[in-house]
Amino acid sequence: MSQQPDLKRLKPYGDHFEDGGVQLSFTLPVPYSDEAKEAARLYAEKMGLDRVQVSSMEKMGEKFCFFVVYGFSKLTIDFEKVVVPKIEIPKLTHKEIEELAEKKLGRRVVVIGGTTGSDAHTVGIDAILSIKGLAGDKGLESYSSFEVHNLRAQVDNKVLVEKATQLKAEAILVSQLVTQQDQHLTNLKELLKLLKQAKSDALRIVGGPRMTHKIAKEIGFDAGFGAGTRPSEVASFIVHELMRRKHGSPKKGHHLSPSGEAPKDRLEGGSAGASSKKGRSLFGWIGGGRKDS
Ligand code: B12
Repeated sequence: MSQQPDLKRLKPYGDHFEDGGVQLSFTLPVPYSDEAKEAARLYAEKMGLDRVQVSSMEKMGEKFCFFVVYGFSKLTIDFEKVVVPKIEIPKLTHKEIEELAEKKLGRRVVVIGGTTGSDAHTVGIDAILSIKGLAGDKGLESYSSFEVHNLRAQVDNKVLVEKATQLKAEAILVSQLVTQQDQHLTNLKELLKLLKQAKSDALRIVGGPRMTHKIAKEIGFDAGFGAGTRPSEVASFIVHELMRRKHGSPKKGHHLSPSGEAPKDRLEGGSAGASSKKGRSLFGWIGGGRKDS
């Protein structure tokens, strides 16, 4: 019979079920030597690991050493108490988004985006905005419901806010890939400050491989999208959020619970899940379930 994990006291699976076995890697700024290896082992022990083995030590230039260590942790986590904020809206098809935007918003939505601060990584924001999109999921430029302005790389926050104000943008999309020393957080907070000064009520959306919806909400953004985000997920979010602002939330019961396991037909902060007809028809805004106010 297969073993069942104790979800109240969840532990990693290393060599055996619930033995707490973990592997981690790190670099020490000392030359390759026996002392460096022992220092790595002791350091992992200090982190609380038992029976530590240094399974790999590699020279990184003359002054650094890279380690992979293996050990066993006594720590447990209560899996039932783990809560991850998710974007709770149905994933719609290209056609459905267009239909919804036309019927319920009745206007083209001006969207502006780019990578800001010193960040020069444009592939991610281009995948979301440009017509080519990602993996067959076309970008926002392919929708007649959106007027897209892609400012591309290293956009100054001030310029972004000025342009957004001038164009009356309803959604601002920022990409951040460089997260070293939390420079993305500093940059994003500065952007929010400028948007507040400009009294902008545009949707604030941020994305990048190390971004989550939780982090984005904590900083003050409306949504955060991570690795593997599809443009249609972002388009769905923009249209739904603007509709929510215009018409209020959908009827009670049309949203599933925000806590607990996310249904597969909902967006999960940028990670892809399957769309289902059942989930979509449950939603008040589709199929005439909600009347315009
Ligand atoms: C290509 C690349 C570059 C190219 C960029 C070319 C270009 N025009 O974009 C070049 C060579 C220029 C480059 C330079 C640098 N890079 Co670089 N680069 C990468 C690399 C290999 C791939 C990034 C990429 O294109 N991914 C593909 C796209 C499709 O995926 P994505 O960006 O994650 O986007 C998806 C989602 O995240 C999301 N998304 C992203 N943005 C947004 C925005 C919104 C609004 C939404 C809704 C969603 C969304 O949707 C996208 C589609 O699914 C990454 C490593 C990696 N695997 O991520 C390093 C990486 C990002 N680079 C890194 C670094 C350090 C640098 C340099 C500082 C290196 C140096 N010392 O010079 C410079 C920085 C230059 C600068 N000023 O920014 C580090 C960043 C580390 C960190 N966490 O801070 C990484 C992680 C590499 C590493 N492991 O060290 N880089």
